[in-house]
Amino acid sequence: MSTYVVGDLHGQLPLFENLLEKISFSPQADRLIAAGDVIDRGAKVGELLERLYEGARAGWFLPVAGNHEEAFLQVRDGEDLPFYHDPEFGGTRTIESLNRLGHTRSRTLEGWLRSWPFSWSDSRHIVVHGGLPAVPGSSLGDIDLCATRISPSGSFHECVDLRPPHILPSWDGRLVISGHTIVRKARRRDGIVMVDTGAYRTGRLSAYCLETGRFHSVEGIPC
Ligand SMILES: [Mn+2]
Repeated sequence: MSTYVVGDLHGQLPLFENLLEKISFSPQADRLIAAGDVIDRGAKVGELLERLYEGARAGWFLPVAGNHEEAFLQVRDGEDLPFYHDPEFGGTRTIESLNRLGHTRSRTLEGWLRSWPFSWSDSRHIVVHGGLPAVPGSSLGDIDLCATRISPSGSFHECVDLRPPHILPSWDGRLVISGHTIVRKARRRDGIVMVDTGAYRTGRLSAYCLETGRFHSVEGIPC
């Protein structure tokens, strides 16, 4: 059995299918975790969500929420987020894509999005979309986990080291895997694995295998 963590998908269903093929993904034997930002920007958001929803029901797909999922749900709840419809943020793509699926399917997927956790972890790994801020009172359910950006200066790593141990006792010794911050090549740096290679604009989608520590990526044309 292999467990893969894939970087920000942003509606890139064709690249996702290529990646599954490249890693010879077995829905019966393997698992795939998305490190957040599955929606927005791409043309196939609705179709991708349907594919992943079926994967979740079948047990092979595990989601982690990103800041784009958070923003979408806030808009759905009536909050005024002008940036959501900015082309760079790409929220309109999600709204249009879900509308095409019809009311019932759209509501089902929205309800599912509301259930996504901010992190996934086992005894050796923690997967979050953004970072793990050392803010007193923060926990693995903290909304900041999906928006904190890893700075090139390495402040994220300092956060890990400086976290209040009584608040996050299970942090120690675990490998952190995150998306959100685009890197040219998926890599492990300072003990942190960064898997977002900006598929929606670079055409490169990457994943990390927890069991082997290997990176896998595909390249194509973003939709
Ligand atoms: Mn993000």
